[in-house]
Amino acid sequence: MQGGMAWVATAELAAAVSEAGGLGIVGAGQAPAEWVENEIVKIKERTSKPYGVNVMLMSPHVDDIIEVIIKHRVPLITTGAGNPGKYIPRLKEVGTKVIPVVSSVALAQRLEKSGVDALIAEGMESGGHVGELTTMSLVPQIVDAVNIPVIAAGGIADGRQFVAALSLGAVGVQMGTRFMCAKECVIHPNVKTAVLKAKDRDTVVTGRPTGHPVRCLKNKLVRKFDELERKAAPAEEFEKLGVGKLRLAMVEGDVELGSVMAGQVAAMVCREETASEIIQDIIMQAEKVFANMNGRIQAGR
Ligand code: FMN
Repeated sequence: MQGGMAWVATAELAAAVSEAGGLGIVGAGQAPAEWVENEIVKIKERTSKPYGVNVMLMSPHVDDIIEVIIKHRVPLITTGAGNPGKYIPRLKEVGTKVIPVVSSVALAQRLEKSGVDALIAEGMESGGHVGELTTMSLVPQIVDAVNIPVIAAGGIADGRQFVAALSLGAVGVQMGTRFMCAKECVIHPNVKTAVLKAKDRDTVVTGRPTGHPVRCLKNKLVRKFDELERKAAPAEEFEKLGVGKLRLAMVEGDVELGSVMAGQVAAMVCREETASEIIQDIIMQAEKVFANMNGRIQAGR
């Protein structure tokens, strides 16, 4: 799965991923329902394969977005920032699957009870909003705690990590950062260059005092957040500083004052490729890794 990323995952990227055999997801973020509908129409023109929409439940437009999703019978939605429970009965009526993103066992169990179809367990290595646990720790704990399929996210960019996620009990993976540098991804070239140049320790988590920490690449904006943290500034000051900053980076290309959300695997993204090349590369590497592991296990008998 390609993660639904606000300002990043448009119809162009999502349709290319779905066409290539993955599952493309449009990131609705805080966008109005008309924008989301337009993207859905564009995807349907470009692919007949399944696709999804990521719905941020804290968006002021969430009710209207859900109506658009029902109208177009979108095959699946992923959700963040809340409990989609109240929308589930109507979504089920039109066959839309609901897959929330979770970062704790308690939330995973609560959402399973509310009738969701699967879960995305996202570790703190990921780009964007993060929880506390790593993918390695979180995924098996959620797999053990629920009886619905679990998809792993956070820190997955190649075939080795894909196989690792499957071995933790996940049925599949969701990737965000690696798809940022897909040729079909329409973000500003400055952001792609920043991700391509990133090294292992170039991402940090900011905004912990707001209760909504975010992982992004280090830049001037991050230093401003650090200053606020040192001053123990109130949460409102963090929120004020963050307003519009994701768009500033992704659309305007300001990689110093904008929020360049990206995961720890940014350092592993080394070239711009098509979505199809990315998926093929991962599958081919995973097959080799798997065969090699099998050999090693047999040799140890
Ligand atoms: N997840 C969401 O649920 N909603 C979002 O709007 C969202 N925006 C993101 C924006 C960016 C630039 C990035 C890098 C991630 C975002 N994510 C969002 C998380 C991704 O969907 C995905 O779960 C995550 O990137 C996986 O970890 P990885 O970055 O290590 O691949």
